[in-house]
Amino acid sequence: MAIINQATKELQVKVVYYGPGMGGKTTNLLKVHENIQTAQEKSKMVSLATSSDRTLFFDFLPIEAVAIKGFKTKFQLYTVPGQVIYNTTRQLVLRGVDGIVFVADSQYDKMSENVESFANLEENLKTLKLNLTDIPYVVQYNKRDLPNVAPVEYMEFLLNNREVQVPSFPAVASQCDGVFETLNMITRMLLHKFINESKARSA
Ligand SMILES: Nc1nc2c(ncn2[C@@H]2O[C@H](COP(=O)(O)OP(=O)(O)OP(=O)(O)O)[C@@H](O)[C@H]2O)c(=O)[nH]1
Ligand SMILES: [Mg+2]
Repeated sequence: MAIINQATKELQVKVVYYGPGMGGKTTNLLKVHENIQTAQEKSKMVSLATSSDRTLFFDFLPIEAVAIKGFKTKFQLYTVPGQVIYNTTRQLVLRGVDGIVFVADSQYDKMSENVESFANLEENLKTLKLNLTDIPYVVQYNKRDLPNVAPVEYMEFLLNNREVQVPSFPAVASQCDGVFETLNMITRMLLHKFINESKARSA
């Protein structure tokens, strides 16, 4: 759950970018980092990658949002390593998660990897005694620029066919298309949740 510091009036929220290997999670964070406008000094992005640029542990990018209800909101963006073998690391990165961006790879031949990664997300949340239905999340259909992509409707059927559909966005993360639409939605959902919970507490 989000960390609320009443003394410093700060709200700290953790967002994890999850999805199959090479889907574009790190690219999302890089584009956010490149394009973010902040009054204060630009915060550093921490990237722990192999020499071939595959995420080894995680990427980390802290960003600050506007103050709401007198609270300064800090979003901490993380990515997990998508490669199947790094599951223990994914479980560690998921600890304390508030919101999730599932980055799917739109190429037809990646559909089984997408579905497998989504199932892996649910399993890993279970080990943390969390349930996806309780966590705000959005889905991003990335790499729409490639020729061999599956229709969005088909991907919705595979990855977003629960009782309540979540917001989803087509994207070309490498060109920054859809990156901020995705981020804005998950941050908005998390702020709403925070406001509703604080209302419930004070009622
Ligand atoms: N054509 C195209 N390539 C993209 C897009 N987004 C990312 N890529 C490329 O896909 C490759 C993998 O992207 P990453 O962001 O490293 O993928 P990742 O999900 O972090 O991968 P792991 O760290 O292994 O889990 C890189 O070469 C990116 O430049 C896109 O929208 N279109
Ligand atoms: Mg990565």
